Amino acid sequence: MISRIDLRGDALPEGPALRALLPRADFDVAAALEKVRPICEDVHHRGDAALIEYAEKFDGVKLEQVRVPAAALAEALQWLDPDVRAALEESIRRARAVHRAQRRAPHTTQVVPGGSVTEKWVPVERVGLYAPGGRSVYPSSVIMNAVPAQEAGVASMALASPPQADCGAFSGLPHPTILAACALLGIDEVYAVGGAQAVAMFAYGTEACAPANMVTGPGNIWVAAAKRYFTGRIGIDTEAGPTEIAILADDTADPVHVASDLISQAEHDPLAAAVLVTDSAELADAVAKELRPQVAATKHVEDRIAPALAGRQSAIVLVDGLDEGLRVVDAYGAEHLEIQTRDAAALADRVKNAGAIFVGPWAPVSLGDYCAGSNHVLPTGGCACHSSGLSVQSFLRGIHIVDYTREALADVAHHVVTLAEAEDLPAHGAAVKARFGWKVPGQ
Ligand code: HSO
Ligand code: ZN
Repeated sequence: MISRIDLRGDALPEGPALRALLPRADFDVAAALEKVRPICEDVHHRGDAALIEYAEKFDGVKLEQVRVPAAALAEALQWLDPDVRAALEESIRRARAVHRAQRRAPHTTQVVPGGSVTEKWVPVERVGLYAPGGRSVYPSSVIMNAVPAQEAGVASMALASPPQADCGAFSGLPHPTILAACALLGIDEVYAVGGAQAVAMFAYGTEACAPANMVTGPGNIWVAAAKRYFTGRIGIDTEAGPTEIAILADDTADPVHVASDLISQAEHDPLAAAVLVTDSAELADAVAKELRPQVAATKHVEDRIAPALAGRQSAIVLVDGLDEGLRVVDAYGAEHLEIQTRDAAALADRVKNAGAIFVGPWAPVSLGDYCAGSNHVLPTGGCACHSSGLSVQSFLRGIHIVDYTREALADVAHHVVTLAEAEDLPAHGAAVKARFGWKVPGQ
C-alpha cells in the first residue's frame, strides 16, 4: 500500500541530491496556466456576464447575480448546527489570539544624528479570499485566511466560493457552512463564483465586485494557475499544492497514532503526500501493518486515501539514526512535520525547513488544521525551504520613511556621488550635488 525507501547504510547525499531521492507529487501548475488564461481574459472583457456563464458551465448553476444577498448569510448562520458553530467560534478565538500577537509596530532607526529611517506597517487595502467548494468545503480555511487579514487591519475583504448545485434551500449559493463561517467572521461581501474565474474577478474587478490588491485561499490546480497568472499584478498567499504530512519518528512512537496521522492528511486528495521517516525498522513494519485496517475503515478510502498512500508522493523512509532523519525532513521541507521521538522538542528546535512543526504525541496535524491557534495555510511542494505560512505579516507592507536634515545629507553626500559614478549613473550624483551648489552638468 505504501512504498519504502531505504536510505540506511551509505552516507546520505547533500541538498538537491538528497531531495531527489524523496517522494513528491506531480502538480503541474505551468500546464494549467494555458487553460486558465482565456477564462481570466474573458472575465476581464465581459465581467459578470462571463462569471454567470462559467457558473452554468462548471458548477451547473444558473445565477441571476453573483453577489450573495445578506439575508442568505444570516439564514446560513441560523441553519448552522450549534456544535459546529461552537467549534468554529473556538477555532476563531484561538487563531485570533495567536495572530493578534503577530501585529507589528513601527520602528525608527536613528542612523546618524539628523538622519533616520522609520519602518511603518500598512495593511493591504482590499483582499479577495477564495474558499473551495468542490471535493473540499473547508470553513476552517475561511478562518485561517480571514483572521490574519483582519488582525493585520485589512479594511475591505470579500470572499468567493463556487455555487452549489444540490444544496436544498441553499442551492445556487456557496456551501451554507462557508456562508455561516463568513457570518461568524463578519465578512458580508460574498460572491457565488468559483475556480480561476473567481481569481480573475478579484484581480480585474467586475460590475459587481471591486478589484482587490491581493487574493488568498486554497483551491484546486485551476485556482493555483490563476494565482500564478496574476502574480505581479496582485499579491497572493501561495499556490497551495496538495497537502503533505511528514512524520519523523523513533521506536517510542505509537504506530496506531502514526498511521492515523498519515491517513488524516491523505484524506484531502489522491495527490496528498504522507511520508514517515524513521530509524526504527520495527516501527516501519508496525505502521505499514496498522495502515491496512485503518485505511479500510475510512470514509474516503477509494477516491483519496488509498491512491494518496500508494502514490509516488508517499513513502516510509528508513534512515540510520535521527540525525540522518533530520537531514531527510529538512531536505523534504514538508508542509506539516510531526516529531514523534524522544526529546521531540529538542529535535523540533533543530529543524530548518517545515511549514509547521507538531511536537510530541499530543499535537497531531488535525489539531493544527482546526483548533491549535496556528495557521493551516502553509507552504507545500518544498516551498517551506524559502517561504512561511499565512500570517498577519502576509497582509502587511513595510514602508520605509527616510528623513534626513541638510547636515546629515551633506555628511554622506560624497559617498552617494562616488557610488553613483561607480555605477555610471552621474544624474544620481547630480541630484545630491545640486542641493549644495556643487557643479552639476548643464548648469
Ligand atoms: N490540512 C489542510 C487544511 C485543512 N484540513 C482544512 C482540514 N481542513 C492544509 O493545511
Ligand atoms: Zn487537513
